[in-house]
Amino acid sequence: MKIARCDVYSYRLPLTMPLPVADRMLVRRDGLALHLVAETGHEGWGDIAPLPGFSRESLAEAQQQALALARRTVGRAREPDDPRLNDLCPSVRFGFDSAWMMLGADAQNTSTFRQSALLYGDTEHCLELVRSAIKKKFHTFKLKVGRGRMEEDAERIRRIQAALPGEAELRLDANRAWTLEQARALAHQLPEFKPAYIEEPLADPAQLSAFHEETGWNLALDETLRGYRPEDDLPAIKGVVAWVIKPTLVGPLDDTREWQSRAHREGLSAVISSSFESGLGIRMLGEIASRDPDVAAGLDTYRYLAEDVLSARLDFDEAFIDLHEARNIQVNPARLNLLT
Ligand code: OSB
Ligand code: MG
Repeated sequence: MKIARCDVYSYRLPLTMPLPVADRMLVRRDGLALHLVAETGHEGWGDIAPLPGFSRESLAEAQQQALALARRTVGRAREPDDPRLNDLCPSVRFGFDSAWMMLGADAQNTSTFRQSALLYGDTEHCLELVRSAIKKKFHTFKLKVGRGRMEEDAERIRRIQAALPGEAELRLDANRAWTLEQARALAHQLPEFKPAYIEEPLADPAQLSAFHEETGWNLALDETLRGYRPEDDLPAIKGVVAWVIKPTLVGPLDDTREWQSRAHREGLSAVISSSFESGLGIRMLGEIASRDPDVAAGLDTYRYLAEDVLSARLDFDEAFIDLHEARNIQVNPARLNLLT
């Protein structure tokens, strides 16, 4: 992460009363604040506050060091082994490391993400969901297919596609419902249509490449990923543009992070997706999705929970979500039974 700005500020804060500190009276607090801003806009602050009578360095020395350090920080990424860092006086080093630590936390977890609207149920219900989701600025939609007759699926896709604004993306998810012949027949019934991707159209994933080559439809892997760890070799499948990552099924958060990083390295979208978790789990999935704020996550199973363990419902009904408010919602003890 390259640093675009590094500024040093001074501050002077009054105390509630004069305090004896070491061999003198402290009558106010003078210090410095270091502000790092990365090219990405992520930022971090550090406090540089040598304490007179305790710190070896004076504020003036700290200020001189901090300004020199700030000048050589701009335009660079952090060089962890830079030996000059060891020459810094403690208060400056503390402030500098603090700002980098905050910057790292800021860059890893942003506070916003976007999501797709999940279209479950019969066509009329789906069309109603589409209309209300468009008003809430949804741009990505995910339609479950493969449960009824093929002709019905084709008709639903046509009608939903027709109800969507031109720039909207329609994802499909068939949960491995079809043979290659059936999936191919569906695609042929929709010659004008291409989904953003279809998750797992085939009962036999070994035929996914053939399906992609015959139809040109982009693919996403969901069930197919389940047997693998993020460092494993995966079967080579043509036309895959996304991985559907379900942290509840993955387990370790580090593994989920590794799947996300690997997807980025391979040029794929990592789509964080829910499995009907309670608000506790959905909120966490939002945090995970916020690492990748431009990929619409699939957390809309929450809509189908009539009650929650949180004391207020998460306000996750819009396409763009800011997590700040959600972070403050407490669990509702009345909804939980303590097990003994
Ligand atoms: O196949 O993606 C799935 C929910 C529970 C179990 C499996 C699936 C789902 C979803 C989640 O479709 C919603 C989404 O991804 O948008
Ligand atoms: Mg799926």
